[in-house]
Amino acid sequence: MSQCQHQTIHQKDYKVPDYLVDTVELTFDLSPEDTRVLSRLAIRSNHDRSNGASPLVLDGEELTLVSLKLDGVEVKRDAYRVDDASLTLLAPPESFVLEVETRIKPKENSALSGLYASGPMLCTQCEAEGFRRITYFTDRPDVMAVYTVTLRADKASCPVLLANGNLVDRGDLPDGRHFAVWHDPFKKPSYLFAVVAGDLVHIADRFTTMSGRAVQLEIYVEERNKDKCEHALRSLMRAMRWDEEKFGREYDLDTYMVVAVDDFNMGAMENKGLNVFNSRYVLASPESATDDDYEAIEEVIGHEYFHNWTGNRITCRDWFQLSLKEGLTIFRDQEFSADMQSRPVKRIADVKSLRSAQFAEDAGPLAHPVRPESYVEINNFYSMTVYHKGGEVIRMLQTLLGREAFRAGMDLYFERHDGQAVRVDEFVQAMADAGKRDLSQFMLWYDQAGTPVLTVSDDYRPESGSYTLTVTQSCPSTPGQPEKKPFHIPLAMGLLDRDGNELPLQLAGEAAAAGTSRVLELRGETETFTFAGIKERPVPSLLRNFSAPVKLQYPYSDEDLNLLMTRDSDPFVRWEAGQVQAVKLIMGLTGEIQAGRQAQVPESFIESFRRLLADDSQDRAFLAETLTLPAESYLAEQMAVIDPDAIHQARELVRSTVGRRLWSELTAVRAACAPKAPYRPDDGLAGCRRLKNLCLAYLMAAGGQEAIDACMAQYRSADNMTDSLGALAQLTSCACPERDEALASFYDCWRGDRGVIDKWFTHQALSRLPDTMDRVLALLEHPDFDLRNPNRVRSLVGAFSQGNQVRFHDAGGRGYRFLADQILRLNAINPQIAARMLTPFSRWRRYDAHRQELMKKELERILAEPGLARDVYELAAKSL
Ligand code: B3K
Ligand code: ZN
Repeated sequence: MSQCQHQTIHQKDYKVPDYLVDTVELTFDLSPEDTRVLSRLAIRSNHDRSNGASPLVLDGEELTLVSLKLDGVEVKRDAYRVDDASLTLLAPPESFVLEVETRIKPKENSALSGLYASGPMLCTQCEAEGFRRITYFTDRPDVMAVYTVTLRADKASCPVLLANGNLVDRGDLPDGRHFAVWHDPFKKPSYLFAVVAGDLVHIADRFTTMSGRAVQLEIYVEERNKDKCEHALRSLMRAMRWDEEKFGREYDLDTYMVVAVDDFNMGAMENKGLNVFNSRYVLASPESATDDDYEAIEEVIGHEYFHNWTGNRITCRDWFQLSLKEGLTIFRDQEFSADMQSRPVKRIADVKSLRSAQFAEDAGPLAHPVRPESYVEINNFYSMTVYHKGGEVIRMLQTLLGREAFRAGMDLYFERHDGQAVRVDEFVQAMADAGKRDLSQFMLWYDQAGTPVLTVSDDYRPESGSYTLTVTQSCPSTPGQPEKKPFHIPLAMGLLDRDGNELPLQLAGEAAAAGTSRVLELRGETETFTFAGIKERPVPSLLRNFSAPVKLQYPYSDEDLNLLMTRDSDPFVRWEAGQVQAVKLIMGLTGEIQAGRQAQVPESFIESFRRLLADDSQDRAFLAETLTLPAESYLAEQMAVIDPDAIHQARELVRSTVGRRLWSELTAVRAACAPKAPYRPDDGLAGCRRLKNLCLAYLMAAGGQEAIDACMAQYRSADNMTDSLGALAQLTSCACPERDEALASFYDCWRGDRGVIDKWFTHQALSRLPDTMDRVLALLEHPDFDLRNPNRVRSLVGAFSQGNQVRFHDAGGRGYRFLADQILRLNAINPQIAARMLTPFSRWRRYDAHRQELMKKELERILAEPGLARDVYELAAKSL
């Protein structure tokens, strides 16, 4: 297909469907080589037919049409057309039953969209547009139907047959085959359809909902993984209870099934009653999963469960509204995790990932609004912006309305729109009505791309005791949006006196102070807020809890930052004050290094680390966050022209100086955090382990055999993956014989466990050693490397190009050539994964002329490839 045939779809062109489908009856004769699909659709017209019938266009890709009947009669060849993307009935009647028989080849489906084979099973992925790879259909989310599905397969190789809804019949068939019939009483869009068939086992439990209904919960896996599902099952039960308690939402079917699949394009999929999961978000055991893995499983299990109300019961009218379900559900899963773990630490982690990945997206050629205006391939818009900035937009609504009104808005949204496919506008309207607020300006968060910058200045008048904050907002141009209107921004803040006391906040004109923390609302380009009764010049504590996804500029002195860091009541501000200092320091050192001058870490910085390490009153996980230096990717964002080598050297200089100068303090904290009992993932000591491993990282940065010995000792004695990986991760960046020894023993111990071997690939790809590129090239040839498995691709190609800034951006350009080569190979196998790998190239303009030239050349090479998939074409073309 020539590339100019890749069409752009625009939001403004939305039209209601000409035909609706009320019921779908599907019969599958399953086999990996050749599956037959019979579809029986009850269709009715949804348009004005006074000028005749509109054609009915059904989407379909990679299908072989076998037969087509309308109301039981074979459709004549001149009454329909078929091409490689659709089947068109030229003039169908007002209402009718259409029967379509097609054949598909699951085993040849390496794109992992539609029906495909993964290990011993067949499974589906339909979001966004995979259903059309199973059968002909109006494959758009505003066509919602009731589905009945019959599955037939060989009983010995395929004992388990699952689909959405409730099992209504099952039995044996001749020739060793069997069948199962599933009925889903809830109307749903085709993207929520799912089928799984294979040789699986399951673990189960029962959940009693708040109204007393019993729900059967089942987690399906391959036999060898049966003892790794407990945590997922418990997480599911916690999520179900949490949604009842926090949002009053109850589960609605009799069964809830989760299936773990090894080959999966993303994290998981919320299909009604039958979630399909990437096995990395289901399987966990203490020996093989880290604390982070446990947390991630709980979060993703929660996320997919919460979709049942925010996504499934109320779905999107069209794909431009994707954030209606994704932003909202991200917000819900973040709140769930915050309630299950430490709220401040969770918030910090979310802000970190938003700022390094979403802010970068917003600042580059692929910037798009939370609700995009157009797309070529919708799968490219399952982005940090739609998901995570979308989540922040929901959080801002909660901040503006207050928790109570926000909850009332959620209730109103469910009440008004249950069973419908709606737009973001309907959601925001429910919030506006419940909160009695005008949110029309707030809608700009959905339609304007780019990260706003808040520039704050202040003025203190001792004679009148008044303190004025002046806040100016601006937003850089983004593709297609040169000018921006001001946003409606909640700015949470407080004021501290020089002793760190929080001051009562009384705005001029107000009768009394309203607490010591409040939300200022910014609407105009410049806003001023004057506080009365302030006895000395205060230090402003701004953007508490990161109340808006913006960049904040205020000329804090080191003294101000120290005060905020030690005294502010808001944990996010305390953490951020430390980060701002660290950014300042590392950027300063970067400049020195670039200028060829001797760079040195100031004593004051070492002293503040020393104080932090001595303070055992703090939560360990929070302390670990405070002691973690900003990531190289975040530091890069702060530079006009990114210099990956100088950033890396500067950051390493700080790390090694801290390691050397605070050796005994780090050793002591590490010892204090040493395990006192055998590991349990829920022992409440994950924060301790994180801090301990961070200390080890600093010791290793200092260098020397003693640190290596400590690492090896921890590696050998660890009874859990967090600690063994904590040691291995450090050894992989150390040019010592112990490195190869540990890597070899780790491989020998874990060969055969896909999830752990992924980690083995990842940590080698993340190594800071100069020979990493060669090692990565060698790993490409490793018998366990497989370009058809998305997790493996992410673990090697993704980790190296997106997580190893200094080695990937090597000025020789080998990293770039390597990535382009892999993208071109992936293009032919799995376009969605190929497109995901393009991200680093989209940032090429941020580098020096030499690197720009090299990256551009690779992008051009990719674009010149004949047969480039839509996914890859769109991102490569927009990046250039
Ligand atoms: N809704 C799915 C994502 C589907 C991605 C399609 N390319 C998982 C989730 O967000 O819950
Ligand atoms: Zn989601």
